[in-house]
Amino acid sequence: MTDNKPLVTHIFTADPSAHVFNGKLYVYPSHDIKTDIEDNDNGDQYAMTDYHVLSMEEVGGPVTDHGVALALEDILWAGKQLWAPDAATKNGEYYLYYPARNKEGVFQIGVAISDVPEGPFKPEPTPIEGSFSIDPASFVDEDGEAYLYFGGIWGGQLQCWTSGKFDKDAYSQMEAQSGYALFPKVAKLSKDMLSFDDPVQDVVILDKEGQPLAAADHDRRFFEAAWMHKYNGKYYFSYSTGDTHFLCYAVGDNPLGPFTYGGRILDPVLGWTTHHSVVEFKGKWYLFYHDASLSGGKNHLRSVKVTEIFYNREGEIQLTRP
Ligand code: FUB
Repeated sequence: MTDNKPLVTHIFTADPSAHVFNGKLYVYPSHDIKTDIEDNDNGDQYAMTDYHVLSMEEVGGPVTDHGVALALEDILWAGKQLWAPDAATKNGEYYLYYPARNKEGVFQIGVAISDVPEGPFKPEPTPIEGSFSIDPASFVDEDGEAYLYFGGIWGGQLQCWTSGKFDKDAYSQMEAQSGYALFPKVAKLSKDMLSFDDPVQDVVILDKEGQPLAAADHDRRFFEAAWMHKYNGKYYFSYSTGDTHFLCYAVGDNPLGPFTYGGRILDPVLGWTTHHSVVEFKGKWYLFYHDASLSGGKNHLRSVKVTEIFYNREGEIQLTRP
């Protein structure tokens, strides 16, 4: 069953990363909170300070909020803004990947560990070496190899890393003005899931003619909200186009890409941001997403929702209209 009601209404939740662990559906969302900070392109209004994990036995059934799974005050390196997280399991442990600004205001990605999917998670004392920007999405392939996708432009600071080092003067540029769009990033995770094994690579998204998407192509280029899922042996990389508010996907034969643009998954929702995950549960495919309807349209007070999605015979995801 799917409908357009928020999964929970006692807290605001966003950026849902859904996974099936031990036959149960777990959702790892951001926990939106009220703030007096005015909306700005920096994203200062997204001032989140902890994470809650949600779980359910059935889509459409009761949802359990497992309480605080990780709090900002317990993360030694983080200064503020616990943004979109994701979780993975391997080696009998559960790993929560999350972005935060460090004490100097630069976004990096941390990892925290638990022996149960709902947490609480114990954070590593330092961020993942070589990590930067926001919106980590983990993916453990059938062969056991694990990957972390990440990146977000504008407030997510991806545009500051084109030289491989943080360049604060590049911040106000927001993104490339001509040529190819900035690519999201991917790194292979180490066997213990706590560090990057290989150097960070670009996630290349091509158009149907085999050309990388252009910076000016705001209806299709990557902005933030990376997600990876596998369907019929193909790798589906999906993401938000940010300022044009679409959720799109691109398909490839390899988890490291390249990926060819496939189309839209979700039209714009109420609220500036759009962010999602795609998961198979009990033989059906679901899109978890958020909108700001419960708060009457406040961009930083969002709620997670779920809807069933469908593929056609060619493996194309059919567009959902919220
Ligand atoms: O929740 C804060 C930020 O808003 C996320 O990191 C982005 O993906 C957007 O949803």
